[in-house]
Amino acid sequence: MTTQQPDIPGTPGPITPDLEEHTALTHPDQPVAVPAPDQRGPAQVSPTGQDTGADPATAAQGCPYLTTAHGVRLQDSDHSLKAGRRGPTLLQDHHLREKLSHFDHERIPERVVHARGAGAHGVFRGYGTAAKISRAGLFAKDKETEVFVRFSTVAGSRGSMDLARDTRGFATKFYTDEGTWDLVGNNIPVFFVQDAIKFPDVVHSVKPHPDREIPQAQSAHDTFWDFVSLHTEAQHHTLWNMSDRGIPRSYRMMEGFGVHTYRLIAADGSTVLVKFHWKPMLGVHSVTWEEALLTNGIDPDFHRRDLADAIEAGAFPEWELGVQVFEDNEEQMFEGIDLLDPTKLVPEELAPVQPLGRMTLNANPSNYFAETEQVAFNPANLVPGIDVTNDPLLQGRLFSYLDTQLTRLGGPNWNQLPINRPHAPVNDMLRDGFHQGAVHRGVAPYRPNSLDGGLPYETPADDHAFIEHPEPLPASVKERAHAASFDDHFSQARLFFLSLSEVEREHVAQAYTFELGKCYEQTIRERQLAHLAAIDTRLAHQVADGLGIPVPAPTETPADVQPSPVLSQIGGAWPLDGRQVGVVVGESVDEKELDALVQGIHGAGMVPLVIAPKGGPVAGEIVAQRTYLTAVSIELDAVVVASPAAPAADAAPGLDEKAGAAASEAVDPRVVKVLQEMWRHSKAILALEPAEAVLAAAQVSGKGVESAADGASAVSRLTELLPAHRVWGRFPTTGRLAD
Ligand code: HDD
Repeated sequence: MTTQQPDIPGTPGPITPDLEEHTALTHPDQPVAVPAPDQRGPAQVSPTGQDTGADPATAAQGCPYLTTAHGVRLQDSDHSLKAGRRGPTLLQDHHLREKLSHFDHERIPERVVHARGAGAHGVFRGYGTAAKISRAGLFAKDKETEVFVRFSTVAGSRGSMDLARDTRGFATKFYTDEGTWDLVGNNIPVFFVQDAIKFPDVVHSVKPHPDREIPQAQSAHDTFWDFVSLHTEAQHHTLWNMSDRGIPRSYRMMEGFGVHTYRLIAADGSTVLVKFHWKPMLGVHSVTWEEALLTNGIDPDFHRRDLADAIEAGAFPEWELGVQVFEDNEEQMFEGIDLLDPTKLVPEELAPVQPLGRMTLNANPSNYFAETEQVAFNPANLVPGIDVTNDPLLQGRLFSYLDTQLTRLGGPNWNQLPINRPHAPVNDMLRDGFHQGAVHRGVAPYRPNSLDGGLPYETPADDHAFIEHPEPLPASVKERAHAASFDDHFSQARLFFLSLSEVEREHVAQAYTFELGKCYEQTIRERQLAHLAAIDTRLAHQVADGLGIPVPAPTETPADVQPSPVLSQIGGAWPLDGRQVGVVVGESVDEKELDALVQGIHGAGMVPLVIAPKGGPVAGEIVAQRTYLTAVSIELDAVVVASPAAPAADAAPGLDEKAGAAASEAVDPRVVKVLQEMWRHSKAILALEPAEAVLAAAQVSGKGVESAADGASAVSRLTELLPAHRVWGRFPTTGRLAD
């Protein structure tokens, strides 16, 4: 059999007379499916000098033939060149050497922190509300700016699991008309340390122990708690990690924070100080610790999958970007809070978040390596109208990100990688270096010059030039020290703890008990307990009880602080969009009722997942999306047990009850497991009345475990229960952490 060669316009056709014959030998049974050139965009395919196009995708895959890296068409890529069929391989086989050598270098160093991540493309649309405080063009009303976002964990390596207890990175690249702005934030509004010089220390402590390289992606070990207990400034951030914020339900349900105070500059040169906030439209939501543990085993890619699936399904995640605004005065304090101290937040009750625009993530990356891995953020990427402050943590970051990319991305030209390329025109005087992709013209890459006509020009101040704010600096001396206001390390940790609901506080206590319980060194536990006693005496006692050691004297007396209720995740009502509802069916099913139930869940904006004993059709057009074997509780926000088929009309009286009793004895243990896990995780569990015996058989009862007369009333109950995310009242509490 021979293979049809595509007729490529502008090319000479098959290069050697033997091509067809040899291709046929490699694929004896079927013709090779070669995409027609007209399906691959403009023909950049000629080996005889045609331009292959500037588009990076066509530059890499611009013709239907397999070629070497330098564009020579290959006839055989499956056999190395040998001296005879049974002889040794020849060194002269360039294709073999190129293929193996390139493969040998496919990996690049992973990020030293935030190595594991997931990215998405999207768009930011300004509301026009920032006009008075910033001249940045991206905030203009209805102005659309393309963005790329990368979410990440911090501590684990690239292959680690998504649901580690950890801070999450939330880095956004805005490709604005005025240059690229990177807002490189986290899902926690404060940071571990106050000065960038401490960053390598905190990272070394949370990374695996240098001797055995364990544990991976975990903070529950001695070096981390050694560091934290020796750095009282780390207490606030660590408390956030120990709260439910350390184990988010989804990247789509996380807040993001710029953390530092930034400076915005208006067209008239006036300035304000701001803190950036991303507010997810789906609300802030976390998993329970048991769910995190299950997820890390069952689906370590849970967050990545969730983000990609949602975008693919058209359920585009959205956030509102907002700012808390402060006067830019000499003190740079607000209500006694030092705005330059990155371990402090400003309660929203004191300074509300004012929305500036909305971001929608609407496209998944096409290639993980090219986009999510090679994207390089840098807090120093600023645009006119957005400037930095003297926060000593931020100041160090302005150096560190540029520096790290040199090693990670192999030289100084990483800004030319497609994902990092500005969408604004570039004319810099940076030249040469590894992987130079540009062909610079002219002879005078210096300025001023007369040889290249004086190009490129400096920009007049009023024409989108970036101009640092001429901030007056107080008279001072050069020293290694910090301001006295940086010495308060406990009051805001206490503020956060007191702002949580009782259930959330219980989770915090459990997390500390677990993490410190994994430490070997008693001194570390005791030192940390003394700090907990300075945050909240009850918390310290509960953790100490779990560890079986007495509570030491507090590091300092707990401060008198006002809670900030907005910091609690409980109490809000969130949209139902995209919440997943398991629909369990048995061997027999009431088809009409099932259809009504599935349609009703869809109609309310949620996603029904039908769970059946085995794969294949269930009823009408409804097919099983999960089987008893593949169903897992962690992906479900609620579950409904559907009705079995109604008994035949001529059935003997009393059969219903017998069927119910039989059902309760025969419930599949895998269904029982799902129901019991969902019960422990305080999720809504409903059963249509004919199937309510299943609930008893699974031994689940109490708040949020209900039977419903029919599909419509089940959906109606779901719409009442799910806006709160969970049935919070079902979590057991000790009563010791209540107000
Ligand atoms: Fe950082 C990566 C966020 C402090 C040094 N950082 C990195 C990423 C995020 C943050 C989201 C991943 C970006 C991506 O997805 O590629 N980092 C923060 C926040 C901080 C912070 C919110 C404090 C408020 N970071 C911080 C300090 C330093 C660094 C103080 C060093 C002085 N961060 C880095 C880094 C990384 C990084 C080592 C690793 C990979 C990279 O930069 O590109 O340079």
